[in-house]
Amino acid sequence: MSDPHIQRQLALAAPLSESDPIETAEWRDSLASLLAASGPRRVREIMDALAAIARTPEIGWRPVLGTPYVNTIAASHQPPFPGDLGTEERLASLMRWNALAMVVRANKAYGELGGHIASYASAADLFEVGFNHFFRGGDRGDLIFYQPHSAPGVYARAFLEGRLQEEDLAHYRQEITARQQGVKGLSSYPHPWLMPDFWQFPTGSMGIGPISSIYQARFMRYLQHRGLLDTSARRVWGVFGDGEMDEPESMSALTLAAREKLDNLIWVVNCNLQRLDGPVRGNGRIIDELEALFAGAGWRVIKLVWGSDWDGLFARDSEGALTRAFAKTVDGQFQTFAAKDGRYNREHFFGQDPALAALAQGLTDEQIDRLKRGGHDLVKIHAAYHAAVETTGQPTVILAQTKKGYGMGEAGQGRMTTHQQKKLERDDLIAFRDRFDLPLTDEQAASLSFYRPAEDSPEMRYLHARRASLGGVTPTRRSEAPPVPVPPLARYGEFALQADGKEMSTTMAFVRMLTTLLKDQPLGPRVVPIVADEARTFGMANLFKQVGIYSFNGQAYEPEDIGSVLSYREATDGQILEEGISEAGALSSWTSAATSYSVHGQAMLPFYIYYSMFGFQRVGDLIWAAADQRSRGFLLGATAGRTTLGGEGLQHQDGTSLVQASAVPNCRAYDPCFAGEFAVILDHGMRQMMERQEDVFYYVTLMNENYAQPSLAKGVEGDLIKGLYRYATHSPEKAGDKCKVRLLGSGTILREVIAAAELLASEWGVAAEVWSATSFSELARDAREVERFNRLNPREEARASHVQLCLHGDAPVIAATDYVRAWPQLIASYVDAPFTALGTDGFGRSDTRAALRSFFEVDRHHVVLAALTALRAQGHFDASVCADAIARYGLSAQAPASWRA
Ligand SMILES: Cc1ncc(C[n+]2csc(CCOP(=O)(O)OP(=O)(O)O)c2C)c(N)n1
Repeated sequence: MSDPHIQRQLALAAPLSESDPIETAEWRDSLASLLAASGPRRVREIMDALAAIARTPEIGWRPVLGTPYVNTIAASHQPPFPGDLGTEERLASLMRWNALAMVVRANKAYGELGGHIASYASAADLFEVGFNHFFRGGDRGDLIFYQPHSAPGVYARAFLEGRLQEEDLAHYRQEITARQQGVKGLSSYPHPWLMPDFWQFPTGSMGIGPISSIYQARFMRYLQHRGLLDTSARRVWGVFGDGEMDEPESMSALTLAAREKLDNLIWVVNCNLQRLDGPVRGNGRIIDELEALFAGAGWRVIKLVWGSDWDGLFARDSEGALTRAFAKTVDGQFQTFAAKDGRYNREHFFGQDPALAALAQGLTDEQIDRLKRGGHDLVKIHAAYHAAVETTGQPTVILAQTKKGYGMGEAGQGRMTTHQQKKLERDDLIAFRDRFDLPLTDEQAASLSFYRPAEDSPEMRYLHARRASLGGVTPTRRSEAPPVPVPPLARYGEFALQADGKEMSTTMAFVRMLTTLLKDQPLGPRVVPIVADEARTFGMANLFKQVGIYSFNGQAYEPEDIGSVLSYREATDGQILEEGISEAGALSSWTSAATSYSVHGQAMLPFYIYYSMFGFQRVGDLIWAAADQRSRGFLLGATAGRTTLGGEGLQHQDGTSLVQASAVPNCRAYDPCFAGEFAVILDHGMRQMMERQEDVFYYVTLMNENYAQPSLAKGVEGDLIKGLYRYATHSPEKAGDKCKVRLLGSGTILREVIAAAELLASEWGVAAEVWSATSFSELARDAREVERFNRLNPREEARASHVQLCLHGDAPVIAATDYVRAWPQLIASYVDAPFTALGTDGFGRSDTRAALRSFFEVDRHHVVLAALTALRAQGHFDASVCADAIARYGLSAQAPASWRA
């Protein structure tokens, strides 16, 4: 007969309230006997066999995804704790103290700095077990995503490790002042941009960390399967908040992680049951909800709900009173229990029923108060992490129940307002000192002294030894990788430079260049083409066969088009990342490849091509995070502009990406009209990122409109990269150029501008220079810097910006683009001459390109009218000339402005 303990557990798991309790008991007993005789593996086999029958349509059984509100790993299955518990607890207490002192000090000095105590208070033990036993450091170490509001805890650890000094901690959230004083400023959240040798991954915006961690884990498999790098020893860990799980990005790639069997990925969800305003699921249980969700998505779920001191209570609970009580308790109530003392918990939790009260009888109020939740128990946490790293074939999530503001006592633990708590009074600080038994005098506690034990103390020796055994400290970030040589432009771009009037779209030109680059050695293998189900749209189907689509398990089917040269080929070593309809996923993949130089010491060159409207507008925050982590690569906004995608209408036509791109400091944004211009930008960008290793990335627009591509004039490359070069000058047959305009155009609208210049010369006797404005944002960046230099260096010789050098004089400037006017207006204040911007402000709509350009008033005729109007203001013409132009071109003053209906 089986062990009575197991018998009882099974009895509790399956209460006998059904129609035939005796029969149920017989089945249950047989299972218990099987368990005793043959062990759990055999029980699982039998259950699988029975489940297969039970799931047939006749029976229609569906397993319940949830399990009782108890730990997944039974106490009897815990591995022995391999560390020195006492030392680790003391270390954890020191981390808590220094983190708290850092935040409270900063806010005492400057109330405006902000900061958080309660999140790390809840996560400290989850972090510490990772640091002492699991998180591998060094160049080939683990990739760790830290819950952002717990950053002070990570700084506190780096302080004990000797990587940060007191002065650094004293400059938490004061990066500017710190630098002026020659110390490190500690950024509010993990920011590689601000702390480039420390943080690897920015997590401050909720949801970005979770999705990024999945795609980083997936990208490691990609590198492995393509034979580029052995990543098999590295894991990705992510510690996230339970509130954060509500973000769509957090959830959107769960099935991908399971489908691709990412057992190199472990998430720890810090379920302190609270978010900023209040409980995450006041009227439910977030752990149960997440359990069902993750299990349904195919993850291994490990619930880490209760600490070791509950083990004895469970063992004595012969009636299952605890499990029953938990099943009735919602998170809002658990939060109240966390906020209240032992006496309250005795009365209101254990007092609910006589069996529970009996369990609590041997406990003092103090002991009840100290009953730990699973996420605060180093031994239980270790058991959960241990099980996670042993898991094969699927990712693991650990749902760790904690208390928000753990240990902050009256001042914060479980309080509704605890998230933003950043000030503690003298008594609270002394109580905290007592609670965690910190070696501080009253005065040291009250004055928020940082505490680092002596280097030869057992704690410090232990801390260093643990990190040494795990490969070194973490987090650390490296900035460089061996450069990758870029082939000469002529080798892949000659056809575009010398296009000689051939018709093609810039998208076609890009695909042709990419196809050649993929064959280059050594650059080709580093290229990562990424699409979100639009490869055919952009004419990239040829690449399916040429380089294959990455698939972790190859191709298990015969593709319908197997005989075709464009056959849909999936392969384990496939090079294209085909992300399906997930721009967030594709962008996360792009970021993984774009940060590979830093994360893996192996530079990769990603090209993510997408409908431009679904880029900055759709996943702008992911792009911002990519910028923060110093990504290097190309984003290609295809079918760009409000009018090039004629028929698609309002939701597809992009008139704003370039403006958004211009606000990202390390993004180089270009809107080339011609294939040759694109080729020069590509060459420049690749050299800057792959050879010179500068932390910039490129956003370049591509168009699907076929037109005659001119050869690129010699010598314009430098100006083209600066954002403006003179393309042509059209002079009237007779008369001098007293009446002159400068026309600037970018993207497809440059062609309208060229046509307008011809009209101005031939029909209105106006000389017109045509300038190709490849990048208004680059021009503005340069002009801003020059303006600032001149302002701050009054005794130096004044400098001139590229805009000023190109556009000096007072001939009017007309700038027309396929984007909102704000894009060309970026340079307006740096131009001395009258400046008119034409653009596509308003909602897009469907029609032919010509109709749209007329509607938005960016076509050649409107450019001519704008030029004549500017000249009229200078006294070159009178009103009748403008009226003539309006009549000649059939322009309507009555047409509704495009931003109205
Ligand atoms: C995208 C985004 N939205 C909102 C915030 C503001 N915010 C910061 S923390 C937080 C609550 C976090 O709750 P949870 O994830 O449960 O973590 P906890 O701090 O409770 O451990 C909110 C709303 C943010 N940082 N990012």
